Amino acid sequence: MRTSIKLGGYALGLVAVFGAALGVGNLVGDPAPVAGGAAPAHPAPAVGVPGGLQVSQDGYRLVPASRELATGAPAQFAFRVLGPDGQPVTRYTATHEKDLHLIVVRRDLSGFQHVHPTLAADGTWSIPLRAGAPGQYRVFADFQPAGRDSGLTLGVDVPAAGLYRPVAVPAPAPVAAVDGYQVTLAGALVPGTSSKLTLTVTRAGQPVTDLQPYLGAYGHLVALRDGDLAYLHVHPDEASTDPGPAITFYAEVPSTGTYRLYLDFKHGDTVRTAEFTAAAGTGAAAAAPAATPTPDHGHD
Ligand SMILES: [Cu+2]
Repeated sequence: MRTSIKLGGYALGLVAVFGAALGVGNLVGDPAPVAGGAAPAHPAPAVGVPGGLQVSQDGYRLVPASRELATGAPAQFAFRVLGPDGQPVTRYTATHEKDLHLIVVRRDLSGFQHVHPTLAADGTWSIPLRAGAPGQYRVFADFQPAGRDSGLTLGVDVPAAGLYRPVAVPAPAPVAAVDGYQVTLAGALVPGTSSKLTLTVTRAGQPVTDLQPYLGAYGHLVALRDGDLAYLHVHPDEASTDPGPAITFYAEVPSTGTYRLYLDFKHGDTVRTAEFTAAAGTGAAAAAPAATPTPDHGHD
């Protein structure tokens, strides 16, 4: 008897707190959590909603003119960005030396491409593109319209016709090989913080110390979340000016989970991409390899 009375009182208390929170929220017209001792009804995310998950945001819309990607010879891929007035955006503020960065990746995180299309006077962007294999692709446009003080990343699904054979995301590993180069990833992705990542480039066991500038830095890093391809903000460390072997970035991951990192770096006049899988978690859990499945969770 005593227990049920206690429970009843507790439930009433909860209703009162929740009601108060709703009341304040309605008054100020703001869904932000209510300050105070009580647990907020809607905790704010530590980081804002990631980019790339929407085809339209803040009135801007990504509109492909091409219905699919070619898998044979490269074919022109064209699109426009429509502004809040419904008209194609024709003026941009360059970020990382370009008015627009186009990222193309298959939904299984394979087949990554980072290219820079050409803008026509009517606001149509185009570039010859070829998908490496059939499947559903995500196309991201990363840009900043002129007169807007922040960038946007819009994403749209575009298919490449044919038999789709998905590949598994590789297991987390700190070393990636590309074209005779080895790139080592150091640093842990910690959700809700700006995580420092250092990528070190070597070739034949020797540190590469003459990296060439690419997009205003000695490397360009894109990170995508496994599961929904959320596109993350990654900033090069402005203070690190050495042309290798280490390149430093700050990545903001919005959640625990698995991420695929794509580092573009330029050496010998060629841009190459080193790819990593990294797990974001807390402390040692992030660095540890994937846990062996527990054989038995019990049937009790
Ligand atoms: Cu770019």
